[in-house]
Amino acid sequence: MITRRGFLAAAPAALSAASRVPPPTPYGAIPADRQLRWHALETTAFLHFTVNTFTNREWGLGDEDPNLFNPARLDGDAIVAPLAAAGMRGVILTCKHHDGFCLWPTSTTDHSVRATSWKGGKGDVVREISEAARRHGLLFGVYVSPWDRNHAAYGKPEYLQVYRQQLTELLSGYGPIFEVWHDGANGGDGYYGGAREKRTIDKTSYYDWPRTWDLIRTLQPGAAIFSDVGPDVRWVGNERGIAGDPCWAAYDPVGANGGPASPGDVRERESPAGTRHGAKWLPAECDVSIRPGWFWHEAENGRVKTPAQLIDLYYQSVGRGATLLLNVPPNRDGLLQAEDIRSLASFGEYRDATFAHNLLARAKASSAQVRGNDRAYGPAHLLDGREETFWAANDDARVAEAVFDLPRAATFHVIRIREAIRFGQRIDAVAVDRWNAGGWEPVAAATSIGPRRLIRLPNPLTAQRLRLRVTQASASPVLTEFAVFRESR
Ligand code: FUL
Repeated sequence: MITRRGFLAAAPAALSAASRVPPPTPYGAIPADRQLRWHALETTAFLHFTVNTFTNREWGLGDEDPNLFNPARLDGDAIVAPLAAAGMRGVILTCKHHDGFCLWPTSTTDHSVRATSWKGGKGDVVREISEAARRHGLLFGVYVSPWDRNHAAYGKPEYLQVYRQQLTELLSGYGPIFEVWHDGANGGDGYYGGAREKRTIDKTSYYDWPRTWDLIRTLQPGAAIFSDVGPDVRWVGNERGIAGDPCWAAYDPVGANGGPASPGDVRERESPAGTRHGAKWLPAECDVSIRPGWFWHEAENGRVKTPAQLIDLYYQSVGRGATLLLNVPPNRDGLLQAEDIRSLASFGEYRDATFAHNLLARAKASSAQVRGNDRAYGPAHLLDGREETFWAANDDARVAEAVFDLPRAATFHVIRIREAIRFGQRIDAVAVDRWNAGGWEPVAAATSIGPRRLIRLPNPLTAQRLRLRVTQASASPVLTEFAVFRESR
């Protein structure tokens, strides 16, 4: 028999179902379920690894001898474990970069691991990394370069069958895929099966992207598709790992010359901020390398980003509602470099220590603006650590405030605010105040919130009473979290 208490604990959705007042109507563009799952990842890792690792290049020409690829000590667990410890929730591998070398034994070309003496031609890097990812609780994703400087058919219609077959192999042979990554670099000089020439393609039409995306949807309906223009996740417009401020989750991309946008052809200056009232939910992903290059180069072992730099990037990407895709390239042994592992470890320790406890969790929350005066929409839900509950105001509200009283003063450096994005991105601006010497004192302000906004204060702040104010909104505010944290420094 289920007691009432046990029932409520086991079925959180019952709380809102029990409410007399219907939930708010979603505003504007809203995320699909696969995008909601993707948002929750916050940080994921990129692995750039191929013949370039052995030739010391960033872009291979496509004429490389496959035998150059010989990661004698390759160990998926040793690669994935430090990523997991740093808080990465997924890992995307360059299964094929522009040089065309395939890290799995594909049927589409001889230019693959099968043609190497590594593991006697029986190795499969995609298998090793995807399986290790699952063992360590990370999701697995694939980068498959559309531009292929090795393939004889590149630039001709036949090549599209090759590209789609490669995707088919990767999306049907390696378990669930959380993200499919299409970069925008397209066409130019290459080996092209020995032709050694320049091949230019029409970026807007050659790839017939809608058909490829349909194929991905059929094979992996849960995967988020990334490119300059989505359809699920957009490139943030730079490779420095920095989102715009504001960074709106909606985006209606326009081509570089004002025409329709496509991967490799987008007005990238508009990508960091997105489109405030855009028709498509197309959130930003910030890809950046832990080193100057995307691939491992011995000469860059001393130029690995420091923990402090990684922490700054976290606030400038995840903190603005984007996700961070941090590249940590394996070296020639097939392992992560010790310098990279050290930086990752401190970054992970900082995150674990800083975000372990919302110091407001035991505060008393109050607000005069509660939807239909129904406790199911009360401000206490901002503090309960649950995503499915939220504070909502009445439909006509465009500003709103909630006050938080703590039993004792707390000292913190970071504020985290989240909208309940399944109702759309409704808020245009917020402010936070603390009660000080008998009056409210403004301490922070921000524009876009969306899935998450982190405000890192220049100095620690002590307060017993705080106020969150929505100062501007396009629809009645619906927020799921207000939290403050003490930074571990
Ligand atoms: C770009 C590529 O040209 C770079 O080599 C790298 O893979 C980066 C993530 O995407 O389009």
